[in-house]
Amino acid sequence: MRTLLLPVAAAAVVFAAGCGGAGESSEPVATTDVQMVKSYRFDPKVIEIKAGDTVTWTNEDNFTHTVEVDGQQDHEVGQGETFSITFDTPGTYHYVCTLHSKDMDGEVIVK
Ligand SMILES: [Cu+2]
Repeated sequence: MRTLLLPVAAAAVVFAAGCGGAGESSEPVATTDVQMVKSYRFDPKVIEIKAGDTVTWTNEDNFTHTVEVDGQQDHEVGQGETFSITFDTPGTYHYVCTLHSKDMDGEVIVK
């Protein structure tokens, strides 16, 4: 009896975790504008663009943040400032704010 119940319980836990995390964070959003909103978030977290598009990050938070695409240079973005990168090559580009890398990261999917 006990061995039969275990898989059911495990499945329930996975299902609950999936529900709890369901927000706007995982689905790619078709936009070239990313806000650094209060507090410590890139919104939307995952965006999808076309090759050649320019992505603009706008810092609307009360703190300085940065944008560092993996393998590229870090760029500081102060309060009220914007920063842009043009993505010419298709691929998936992960980026972080190096000042708050545990909380702030995102992805640009270039089609
Ligand atoms: Cu930051």
